Amino acid sequence: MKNALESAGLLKIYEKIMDGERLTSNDGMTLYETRQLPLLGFLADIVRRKKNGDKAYYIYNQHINYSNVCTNLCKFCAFGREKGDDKAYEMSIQEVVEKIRERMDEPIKEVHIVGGIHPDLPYSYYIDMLRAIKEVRPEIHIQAFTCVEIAHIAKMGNKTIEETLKELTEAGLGSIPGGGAEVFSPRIREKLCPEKLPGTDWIEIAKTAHRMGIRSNATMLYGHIETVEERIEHLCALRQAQDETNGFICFIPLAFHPKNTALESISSTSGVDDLKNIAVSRLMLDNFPHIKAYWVMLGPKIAQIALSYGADDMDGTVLEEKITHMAGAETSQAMSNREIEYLIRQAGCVPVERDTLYHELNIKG
Ligand code: V47
Repeated sequence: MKNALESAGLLKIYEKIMDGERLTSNDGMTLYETRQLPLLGFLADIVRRKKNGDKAYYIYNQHINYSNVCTNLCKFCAFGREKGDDKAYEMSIQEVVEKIRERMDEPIKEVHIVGGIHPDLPYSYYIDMLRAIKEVRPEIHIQAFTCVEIAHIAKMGNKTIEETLKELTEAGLGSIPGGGAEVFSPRIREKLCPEKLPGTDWIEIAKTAHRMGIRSNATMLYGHIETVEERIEHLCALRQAQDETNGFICFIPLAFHPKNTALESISSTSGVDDLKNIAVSRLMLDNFPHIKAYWVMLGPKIAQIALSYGADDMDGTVLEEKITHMAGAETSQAMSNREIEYLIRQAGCVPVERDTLYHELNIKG
């Protein structure tokens, strides 16, 4: 194996990994540039096993996208609509609650809620939504509102980020999902999402939440016009923030789906690039406990293989996802626990049902 690593120019990185030494941006570039995909998987699997053994996690969860009305209209997004568009929608609090009620007989552990940047839903809408969900299903963990939405909700309420997070938490917010990070590079944001919260602000909001004891996830949207350098910068910025607060739970590389977006001429991501992003993030984000292979975007087969390339989590049942499906995802709308467990077992891992904060609920050894 050492010979193979040596001839691929990966031996020094292997030695660093074995010594627990942090990888540099240059190492990250070398990893992205290698053509030896299996060796990259071998390296990422060492770290994955050190952190999570042979466990692979999943959660029984439900997604609710409360509105697609959005003032940002990012070029990579097929979900957002201008107010007044005939495909625009917004759910009333009663409709959100109805979505929860519809699945009261299922052992759902988490509801994942995100929506567009709506120009006029009031501050109280977000607070009331959380309260209403908790009233009908108090035991459920609500993972809601990306850092981009938190900034917007605060603005609508004329409040600071701290006040907003405090009031959202009192109303039932459990943790913050990782969306809206995209690629932090100002060049990318200027070109693809000039209206969106800058990357530096996204990180500040995540860190503020962490300091208040609220955990969050992080993502990176790859496979559009970003360079490999910009991916590495994004990962290093997250690693730096995690050194400061240790509040991130999980990192999710998101594979760009071009259909129905302004970037439709760009090809979909390749299997090789999908696995590289999983592996490089596992290796660069040495302080993140978990790397998620989001099957909705990767497809179940690549997500399963990703479990040998550094990922230790497959997300979950993901009932009723809209953002990727509007952009042409051909995956189904949900997977059962049994299907997920089958994929995990076939990958040689032990399926572990978890809650949002990775407490182990059921080890299916
Ligand atoms: O912020 C938008 C991305 C994100 C497209 O925290 C697209 O556990 C691909 O963040 N192709 C929302 N991606 C989804 C998200 C997420 C998903 C699953 C789990 C978690 C978590 C977070 O989806 C957006 C944006 O980055 N996105 N359009 C597209 N066409």
